Amino acid sequence: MPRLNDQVQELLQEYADLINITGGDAFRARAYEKAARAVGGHPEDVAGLDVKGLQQIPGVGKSTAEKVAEYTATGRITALETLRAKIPSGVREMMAVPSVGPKRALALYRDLGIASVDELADAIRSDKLSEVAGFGERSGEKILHGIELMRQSGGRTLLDTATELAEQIVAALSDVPGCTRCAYAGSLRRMRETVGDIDVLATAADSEPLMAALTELPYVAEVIASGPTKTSVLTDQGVQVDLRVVPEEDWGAALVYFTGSKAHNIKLRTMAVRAGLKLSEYGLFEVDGDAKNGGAKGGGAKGGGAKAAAKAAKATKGDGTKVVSATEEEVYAALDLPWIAPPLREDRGEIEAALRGELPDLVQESDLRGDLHTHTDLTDGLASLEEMIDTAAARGYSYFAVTDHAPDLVMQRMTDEKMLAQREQLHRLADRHKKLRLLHGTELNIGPDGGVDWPPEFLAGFDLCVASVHSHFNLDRAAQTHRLVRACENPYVHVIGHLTTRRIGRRGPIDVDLDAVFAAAARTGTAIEINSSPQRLDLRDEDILRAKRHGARFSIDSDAHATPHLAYPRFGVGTAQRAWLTTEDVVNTWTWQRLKHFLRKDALR
Ligand code: DGT
Ligand code: CA
Ligand code: CA
Ligand code: ZN
Repeated sequence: MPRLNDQVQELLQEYADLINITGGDAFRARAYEKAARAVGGHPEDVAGLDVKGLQQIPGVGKSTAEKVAEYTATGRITALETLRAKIPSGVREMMAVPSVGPKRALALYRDLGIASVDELADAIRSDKLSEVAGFGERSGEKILHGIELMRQSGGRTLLDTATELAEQIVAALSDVPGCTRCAYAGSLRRMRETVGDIDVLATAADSEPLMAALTELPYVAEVIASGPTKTSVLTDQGVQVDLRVVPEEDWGAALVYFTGSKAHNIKLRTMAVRAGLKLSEYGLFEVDGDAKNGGAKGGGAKGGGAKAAAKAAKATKGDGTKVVSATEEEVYAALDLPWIAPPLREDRGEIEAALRGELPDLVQESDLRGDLHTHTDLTDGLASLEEMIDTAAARGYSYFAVTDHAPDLVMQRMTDEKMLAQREQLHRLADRHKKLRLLHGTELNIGPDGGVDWPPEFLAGFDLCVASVHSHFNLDRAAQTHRLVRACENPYVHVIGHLTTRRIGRRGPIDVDLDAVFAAAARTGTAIEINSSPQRLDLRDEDILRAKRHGARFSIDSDAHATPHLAYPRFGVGTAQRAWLTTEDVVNTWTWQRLKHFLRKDALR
């Protein structure tokens, strides 16, 4: 059940949309929109506020306050229902499509009776749109593209943008006098592929300076709501940031709560109840009326382990009081659980595994010994071979593959001669970094029938071949599956690059029988790439889990086209962690000796 504030936010936003779509006053609509965000971000529950109290929320005027009060009292807003009756909800959704907007949405509805996003897409495909003035053929295509984008991204922020922003904010807030702890939580800490908003948590005796510091950051464009426990802002990139400040003794419980996921939290809370505890955003509490007083004294029993400390703290406090939970470890220990890594916290069996003592020993970024998919300025990269190699060496890798595009990707103008010249150049650079073994590779193009760019004799000259789909995205499922299975069966193909070809928020995955491809990869000893580019993150976590069940192995690569991209594997590792992968699953954590053996695919030759 969402918080009442969130429900009210949605209703007010809907009201604002309906004002727009029915041709009402745009200023009024904007005022309701602003009020919607203000209520959603208000730290205090609006349920307890009367009209006067509601008007104290910045951005909430008298008429909004009355509507909110009406909602809390009766469960409905009359003015909203009146507007709703005029317009189907699908028309409201059409407004959100890029290049449609309220005016056009209304025109489409009035003139053509189009009442949903699906109907709009159908109308464009059957050329009905041109009947309406102002909709040319090009605008139809644009709208279709907009619909696709909207469906895929849902307004979420990519992992690199969110990480960069969150790190900046945490650094800035950590410098504020009085701040004792600060970190980001939420879906970003769990390394989801995109984030809805950034949740930052801090501890301080006085929250005021931290809240002020957040709202005063130069890249904060708008303060949605600010109060003593929670402040929400929008950055100039349109990313929402929620800051919560809690007392230091609640850090552990608050960090668990705001890291989520919601499903993980719900499971934890059930376990807490069974243990006579209550876990919430406000901390960990003793609720058992029979709680024994006395016993071990001193919540700060440092030597006795987190569990002992938590128990001791619990025992010395009375009924209904807070259990000291200064760390996440203490919270989990109080529930008889080991600490669970955030990327696992999705209620995908992690709590059950923890209870059995079978949590996976997750792969870490520091486990990576090399990168098997990178580009230079010989094709579409920005940096020279030397620059890429120097950056790879600085990352402490022990091997590094350069895999520029093969000739079938025509715009890259690759030739045999250029490829061989690069190989010589690479060999001349072999001693440039003593500890870094250089591998000469290529990124092959998997043709529509599963063939690749070069004949076996030429392929045999490479240390490593990645093979990827770069064309024919619309083949049917059987054909896509066939081409990818054939690529796995190619004895010179070691890694299948960005298997589904999706681009987050821009292009969907190809239609392919993933299980058949995973089985072929496992059978042939072909690694499946976890492409770490934040625009791709391909495979995605759930598909990696599936591939692992087939026994497939993975390569976490940057697909770098510039030196800073060589840092992308942190996102690929996060994705791999969400899929429970260990170093055993990831070939580029292996020593060169072991990887070399894997790359042979001898049985197939
Ligand atoms: P996002 O922002 O959509 O990518 O996903 P999250 O997971 O960051 O979700 P968000 O920002 O709404 O809330 C942050 C965390 O706070 C969430 O992971 C768990 C916790 N949380 C928020 N609302 C609820 C709730 O209603 N119940 C529970 N149990 N936890 C909640
Ligand atoms: Ca969030
Ligand atoms: Ca949030
Ligand atoms: Zn590539």
